[in-house]
Amino acid sequence: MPDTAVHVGSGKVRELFTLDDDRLLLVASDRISTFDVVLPTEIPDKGRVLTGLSAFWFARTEEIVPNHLLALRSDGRSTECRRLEMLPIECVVRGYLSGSGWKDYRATGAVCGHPLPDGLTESAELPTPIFTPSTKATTGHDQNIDRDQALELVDGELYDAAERASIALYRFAAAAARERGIIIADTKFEFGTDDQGTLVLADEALTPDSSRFWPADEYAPGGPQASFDKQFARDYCESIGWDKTYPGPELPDDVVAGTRARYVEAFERLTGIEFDAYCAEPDVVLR
Ligand code: PZK
Repeated sequence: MPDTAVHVGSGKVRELFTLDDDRLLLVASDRISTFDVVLPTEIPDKGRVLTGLSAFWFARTEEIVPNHLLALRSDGRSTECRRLEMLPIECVVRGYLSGSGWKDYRATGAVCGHPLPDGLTESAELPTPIFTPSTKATTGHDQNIDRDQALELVDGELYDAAERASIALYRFAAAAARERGIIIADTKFEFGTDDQGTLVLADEALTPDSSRFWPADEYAPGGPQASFDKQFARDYCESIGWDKTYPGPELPDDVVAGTRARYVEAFERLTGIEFDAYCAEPDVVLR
């Protein structure tokens, strides 16, 4: 079988290749970014953790919305997927008030056109999860938009379908994660359409790179929360007085080991599958 992958794009920590007219290969590297800068030190197996987690969620949410996953490769970090027409918006769902949602709320009392109750504190749980789409910035930060702005970019029926699917996916995953001690504070989905015009979930989903994962036992609203996966790396970067501009610092071995352990712990808690079993046979997450 011919299998020449042509590189078609790079994300900060991932690569995208074309396999043929209908299929792409998404490869997750072990690179890590913090404070929006990719660090020079890799976290061994991070790409496998993210790929396995994403595939785990894809397998468990296909009844909510179809997804692009065709096959997991034996390296555990590469996903063969259906090539879609991508929607030009990021579909963000927030269950807690953090990041740009907290900033917007403090400035305006609303987030992406959702008016919120007065008196919420940073990291507070919202009364109900909200859909807060953003534009895909080519450089710099994505910009939050309201429904009317989104409707200039996406057909109304498709937008409504993406909103409904996003909220349902978040509710399903957040409830499952919460039972395993992880709060999914917010998450970003990317959707496309197939040649029938059907909405299809794409990219990676419900991973620590596309979501804010917080350890539930440390949750304390009223300020920022520790990140389940990146906190060691962030704390180290802060401790050495790095100014958060390129280039980032090399991470020492103990910070690398601690960060890797947190990624593996997130994988094992959320999937209930040993990470070594995943590495031996990635398809275990699909069953
Ligand atoms: C697609 N990206 C973002 C991800 C990168 C860039 N199923 C799909 N069909 C068509 N296009 C895409 C997908 C997916 N997923 C995703 N850009 C296009 C991206 C990873 C690395 F360089």
